[in-house]
Amino acid sequence: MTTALNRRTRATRNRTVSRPARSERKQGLGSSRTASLVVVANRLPVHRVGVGSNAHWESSAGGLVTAVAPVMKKLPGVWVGWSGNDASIKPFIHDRMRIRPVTLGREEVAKYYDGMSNRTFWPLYHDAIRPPEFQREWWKKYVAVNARFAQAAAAEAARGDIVWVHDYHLQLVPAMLRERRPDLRIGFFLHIPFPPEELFEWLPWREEILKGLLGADVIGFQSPMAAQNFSRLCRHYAEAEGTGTSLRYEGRPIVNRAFPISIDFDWFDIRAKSPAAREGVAELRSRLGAKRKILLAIDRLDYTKGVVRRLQAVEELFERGLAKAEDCVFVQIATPSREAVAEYATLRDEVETIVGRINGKFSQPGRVAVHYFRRNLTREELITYYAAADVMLVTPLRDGMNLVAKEFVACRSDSTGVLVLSQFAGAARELTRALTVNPRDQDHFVEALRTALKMPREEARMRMSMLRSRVKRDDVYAWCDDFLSELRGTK
Ligand code: GDG
Repeated sequence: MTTALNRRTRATRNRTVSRPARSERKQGLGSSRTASLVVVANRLPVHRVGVGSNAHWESSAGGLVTAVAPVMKKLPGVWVGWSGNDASIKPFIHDRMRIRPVTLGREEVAKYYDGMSNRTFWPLYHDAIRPPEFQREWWKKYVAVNARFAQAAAAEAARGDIVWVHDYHLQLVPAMLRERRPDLRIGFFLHIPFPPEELFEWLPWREEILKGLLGADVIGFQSPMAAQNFSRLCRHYAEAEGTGTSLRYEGRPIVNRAFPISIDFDWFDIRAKSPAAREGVAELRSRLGAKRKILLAIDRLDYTKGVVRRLQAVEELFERGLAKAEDCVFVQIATPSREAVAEYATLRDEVETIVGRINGKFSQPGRVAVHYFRRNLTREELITYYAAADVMLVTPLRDGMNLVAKEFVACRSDSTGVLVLSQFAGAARELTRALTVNPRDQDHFVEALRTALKMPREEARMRMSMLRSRVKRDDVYAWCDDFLSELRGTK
């Protein structure tokens, strides 16, 4: 086992090595024998844009893709996933990655994806913030689609390869794959929280899910609490034995522990420091009002992200005169998400009503109190916002990790800016120098915003430089090294 100290020493020793180069070495690129990596995830890391002769594949946004795609580009490997529509597409190469599309029909998308994944598992695993629904028809399609992914992964993997299955859409794949291909090393990583017993027990198919996951050799979670929840449930419902971090099931050892995901720190850092980004920041600041403080939030428009509570806190900030539109602006970037699910349409209406209400009360000519963008931005535009903001609000009601918080930190090379972070984001375990809030406690929330706006420059600098060291050290390459060396058994 590599100790935390060893990991730190290694990170320090390699500081002069650019992250991709270090990762390439560690993954064995360039050596005579490199086992391929087969990534299996609901979505491909690409999507189709344009029509006719202009049609082409572009890299997609989103937590999983952002985290895994940079590593995949350095390894020989395959990404198995759904292309996002019902067209049958042959495997192809994109940006040095082999892409193996899985085709889903309309009914499968409605039941496996919109239903079982997004209306059962997503809310159940996020503290049941919305009531999860349990429908047998959805479950049947979930089983069938998981079997299709397992079959595609089995067809792509050569003997001795390693397969890394991702997320709540594919929890049955590890056991289905093991049944077909016992020669493979199988890893599973859950990007979202894993709930405590009293919630997980609601699931009519709880044993099937636990046994599906137990097909893996390594099961990764975002937090130790999630790993412990899983372990307890496996002892109770699947006759597994063991502790919070290692189990025995059907005679096999299984590692189940926390691997907190991260970002490509250097990628953000370099771009945020570039002359183009600096120019973009100056222009944005002058358009928003050069002397105004900028409060910023960036989320997928999802009820777990706490957008409504956050707007209510901002509204109170203006209401109580703690901020005025002439010297303060709140920018909410909300990326459209899962619009086929009714709860998301309702959320959008609610958010737009509150934004309208705040602007109606507090905006002044030429000084809008809340700028709300419900659209996808380019990563360059995101970096401009991260680098321009004075205060970043990352205040989900529950979140596996939250990469936005880490991206903000990586974009602050001059160590300015204050991060206000929910205690219910996985990131709060690492980013302890942020201002932590309970987003349901409005008094506390408003107070934290006030503190953030008034924080002395020196204190902000000290906090931000500590946050930056942490994210720089524990970046996405360290995450990947950690998971893959555990999976290869080389730890
Ligand atoms: C899940 C878990 C976990 C956002 N808007 C745009 C855009 N983004 C990018 C951000 C960031 C990613 O999407 C969002 O990542 P999060 O971590 O915040 O959230 P989820 O999508 O819910 O991801 C989460 C994550 O998986 C990884 O394990 O952290 O807890 O829920 O990278 O920058 N990117 C672009 N345009 C946008 O408008 N290009």
